[in-house]
Amino acid sequence: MPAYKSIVILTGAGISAESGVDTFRDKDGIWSKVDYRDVATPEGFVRDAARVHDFYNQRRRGMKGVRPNAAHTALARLEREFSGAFLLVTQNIDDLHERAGSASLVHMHGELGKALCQACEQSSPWEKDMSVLSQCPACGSIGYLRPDVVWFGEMPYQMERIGTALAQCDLFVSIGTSGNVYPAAGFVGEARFSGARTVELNLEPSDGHSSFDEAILGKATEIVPAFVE
Ligand code: BJW
Repeated sequence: MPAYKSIVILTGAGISAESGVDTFRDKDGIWSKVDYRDVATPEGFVRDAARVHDFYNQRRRGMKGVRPNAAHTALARLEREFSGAFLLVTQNIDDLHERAGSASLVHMHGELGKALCQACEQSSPWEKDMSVLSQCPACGSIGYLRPDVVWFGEMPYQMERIGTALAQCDLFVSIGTSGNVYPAAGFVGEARFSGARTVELNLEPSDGHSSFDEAILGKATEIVPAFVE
């Protein structure tokens, strides 16, 4: 990518699909099986914390068997070889980007491998199952832990850092996201406003496809390595 000085990449569930991680809004996706209001809102957690813990415990256990794929690896290689400014923003709560070697990375919707304490507000690494009786490793309180993920109605992480990068980028690439969820779905507009070239890499045209300069359609493991070459 020698022509560019500053790149922002946004990824969504589609980049991890071929690693065996479920997407949300595809035909057999997560939201076809569970109601997001029950498991991905603060109100759902207040209503039935045990159910929400069960949902994320299952997904955390599922992560143990999955591996980064060629698309994750290609983005890590791009970051290593690119000499300008680079920021990878993922909506995914899996850790496949870091396991592939990405370092300049923002998990804007949080991380499945972390617990957030609602008593002391500390985030701590968390690998095992979580329950309403789990103890915070930071302050020792019992009964205040939740998965450190961003639910509907909550503020995504590091928005200021992302906004600064979008205001400076000259290439914005969106990979494997349906463009349904804000504020991520609005990043293409911010990048366009900055004068960046905007490219979508996805299995099918996303909701916001008309906002992109260019679309490359196909499987992430094929089109991402080809784009990065
Ligand atoms: C492949 C493939 C393959 C498949 N290869 N591709 C207007 C402005 C601002 C906010 C709002 C607004 N209108 C409404 C809102 C509120 C709300 C929202 O967006 N609601 C919409 C439903 C309308 N947003 C929020 O509440 C957010 N917070 C917020 O807005 O705070 C205020 C604020 C405003 C302005 C600035 C700053 C702050 C929080 C949203 C939190 C979302 N949380 C979840 C759950 C996280 C934890 C968990 O994982 O359980 O995040 S919901 C879920 O959706 C998850 C995902 O990260 C997110 C996006 O999904 P994604 O990644 O796009 O997956 P899919 O399944 O939708 O798409 C996959 C795509 O891949 C498809 O297109 C496939 O074709 C493709 N694909 N296989 C390539 N092999």
